[in-house]
Amino acid sequence: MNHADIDKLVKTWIVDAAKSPANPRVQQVVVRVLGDLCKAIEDLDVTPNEFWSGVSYLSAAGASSELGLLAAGLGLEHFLDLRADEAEAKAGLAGATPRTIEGPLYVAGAPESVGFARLDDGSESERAETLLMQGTVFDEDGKPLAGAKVEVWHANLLGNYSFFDRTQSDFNLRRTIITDDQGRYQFRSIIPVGYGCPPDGTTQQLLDLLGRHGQRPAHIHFFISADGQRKLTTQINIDGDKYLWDDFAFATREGLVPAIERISDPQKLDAARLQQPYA
Ligand code: MBD
Ligand code: FE
Repeated sequence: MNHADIDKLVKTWIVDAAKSPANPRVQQVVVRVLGDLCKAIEDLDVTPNEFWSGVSYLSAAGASSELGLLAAGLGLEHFLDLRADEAEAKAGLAGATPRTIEGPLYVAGAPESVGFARLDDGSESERAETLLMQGTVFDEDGKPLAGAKVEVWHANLLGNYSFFDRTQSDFNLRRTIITDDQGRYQFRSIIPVGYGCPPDGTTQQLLDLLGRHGQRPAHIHFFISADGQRKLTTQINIDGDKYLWDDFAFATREGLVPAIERISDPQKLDAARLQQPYA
């Protein structure tokens, strides 16, 4: 069937069959996606077996709550970022810390504190490197923003996230820090290890068929929000990670790989710790 006939046919199923759509936007998107799918089936001569394997695959991915992970691994979530960048550039709003994907592992409601938080529960202290990070939230005029909300979350030494990993304590490696009167936040945690897709999961199953790995470099997630401001969703990556520029979710970006200062000299460590409130 040619593409024009497919478009006509899809219109009879979705548009002509409807009295008046409760949601015209949903109708518009469904008509387009369904038409594109039918054209792909036609052009690629997709067999019924192949079609129903696809349906089974998506059912299994949904049943195991991996559709968000799949969207990351297929690059779709990163594509949304590229579009948001374009919209921002058009509006003359470029120049801030770059955005990058949220991923599927955020949990709302992490414990909140002002200025400083320790993220880790101490259970991995013996094997982990201690991480100290500080920053300032600025508004678009470059003025420090007091009272901004900085939500931080990251994986543990096994690349696992609390809540999804039931062996971790509640909200381990997840905190909300409110910036101080000078717009600053500081936290102490552990340097995380990169995430890998569940090896027996549906996302990795497809990645295997595509000849791709399912690894992310070590990273830390942020939401930055404040009244009257646009919200920033971003991450930083840990420099030196093998997967730094080979992220299965395509989230590493220029400007999101901060220099890490490794402190082993005990005197310098004391000096770093003496900065309030690390002391
Ligand atoms: C992650 O930790 C993550 O950040 C993304 C984007 C996908 C899977 C796991
Ligand atoms: Fe992550």
